[in-house]
Amino acid sequence: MEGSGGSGPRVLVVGAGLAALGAAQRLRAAGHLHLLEARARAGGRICTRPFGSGLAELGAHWIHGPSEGNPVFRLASCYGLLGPSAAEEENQQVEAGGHPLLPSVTYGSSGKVLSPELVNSTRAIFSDLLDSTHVFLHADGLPAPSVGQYLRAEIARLAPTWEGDENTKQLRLAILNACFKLECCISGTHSMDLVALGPFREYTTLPGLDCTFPGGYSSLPDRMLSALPKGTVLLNKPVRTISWQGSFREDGDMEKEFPVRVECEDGDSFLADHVIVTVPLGFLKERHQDFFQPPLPERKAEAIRCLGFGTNNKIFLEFEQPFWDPDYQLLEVVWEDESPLAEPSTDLEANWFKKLIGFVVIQPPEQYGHVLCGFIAGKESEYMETLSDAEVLSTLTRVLRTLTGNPQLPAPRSILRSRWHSAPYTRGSYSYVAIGSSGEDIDVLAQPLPEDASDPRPLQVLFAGEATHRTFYSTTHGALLSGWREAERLNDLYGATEPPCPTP
Ligand code: 6YU
Repeated sequence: MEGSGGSGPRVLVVGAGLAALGAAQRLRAAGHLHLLEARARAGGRICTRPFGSGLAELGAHWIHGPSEGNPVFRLASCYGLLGPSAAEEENQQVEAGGHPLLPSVTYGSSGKVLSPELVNSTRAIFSDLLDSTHVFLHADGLPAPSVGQYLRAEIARLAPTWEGDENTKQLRLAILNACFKLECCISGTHSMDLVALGPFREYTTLPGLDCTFPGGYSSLPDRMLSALPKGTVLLNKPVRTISWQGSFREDGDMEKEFPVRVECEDGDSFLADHVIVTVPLGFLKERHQDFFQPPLPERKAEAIRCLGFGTNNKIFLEFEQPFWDPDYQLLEVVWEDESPLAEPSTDLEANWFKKLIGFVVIQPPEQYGHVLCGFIAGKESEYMETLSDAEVLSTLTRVLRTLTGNPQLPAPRSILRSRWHSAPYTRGSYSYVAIGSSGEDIDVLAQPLPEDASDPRPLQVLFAGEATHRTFYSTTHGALLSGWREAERLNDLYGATEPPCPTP
């Protein structure tokens, strides 16, 4: 593969996130290859920033399921980017259900730490209910259209059987409500009522104890970028339109005709035989109508409209001194008067902060300082993006004082947060299978154009990105695999079959 000048086909990739870099890494067929990235940096939703005395991940945080079946784990291990514990055989075998397992403490809104027994037994109820959604995969009749409606109906059925007094039962409901908010962060959605029940368990988890990158998640895309020939990635090159099914010629060369022309916001345009589109589903939802000419086939446009793409943001707070016990790595929050059986508040201004699930303690403090990372999903998260740093910091100081029962708790000394919904080239955090859509829509989104396989100019527009991976959507490994998939599609077309090197 060459940056430019080879004799093979011309390939453009829109974006320089993990899907795009993965495609570039594996494209052996391309004679000319360029990645056009809108931002001033590569990595997309992988975004490490300096914060406190260390680093903060504004986007992807963990390798979910770091084990041999996870290509991000294999690639990162091969590049030597992971800490020693990630390589331990025993960690790779842990069945954590694709999420980090962290020792936790739960603060109630009355300013007290909640009983771990009550919290754990309630979490077990939620987890069993979530597990029971497996039976609906590919099932004909569903008890409810969404995961949220199903879970709430089950909770309403079970609640009368719970032991304990009315206060304990209310507290259990409040803890369950906190479980719903965590699930919203995991699915990247405003409400579990928006997540389709039937296909929910098509998302597949891998074994392994979730791990982080000691040098920052961005060390992975940085490393992949540095392996590409200089000049392959063009930064600050937002693409405005992709014309396909055309007959475009370069000035002064009447011989060669290209089916694809990509125009950038700055007026530059590029002709190509193939373009791999890796822009996020959030961008496609907003822009697909004028982004493609001719417009996308109706089936694909419908898949873009139906699939879900929501917001999950992070708020990093740095403290002079920790107020938490060093044994805990997760500080959870429960608003004691809430219940999944009651209507949630729609007053974002008054209540946005109640959607925050709590904080992950960033470890180790010697490297990062005393830093907490809060997670918040949905419309409340999007509202938070409209506030200033000072407003968020003062609200969270007030919240932490309430939760700890300490009105003197010192305010954090600094704050850093993500704003993925306002980001014009993302418009949210990651995809989910929404009510009214299914895994088939993911496959439709991934289908290259033109749809007619007998078209003499095949594979003009290809689609990669996390939202195009049917079982690993919403993850970095889904993104990487989707990029590799589309590169192999082109390699196959041109018979470029030699084994990939040096990637694992
Ligand atoms: C993971 C994790 N993680 C937290 C948060 C976020 C995400 N993910 P990119 O967007 O990277 O690249 C596209 C590029 O295109 C980009 O650079 C744009 O600038 C560019 N572009 C757009 N328009 C353009 C134009 N017009 N012209 C030119 N360029 C243009 N994943 O594995 N572990 O811990 C997290 C997390 C806050 C925002 C995450 C995590 C998701 C990944 O970050 C994401 O999937 C990939 O980076 C996307 O790569 P890409 O190349 O596709 O797009 C049951 C069930 C539930 C299902 N969900 C469970 C999994 C939970 C996911 N985990 C989330 C948790 C965290 C904390």
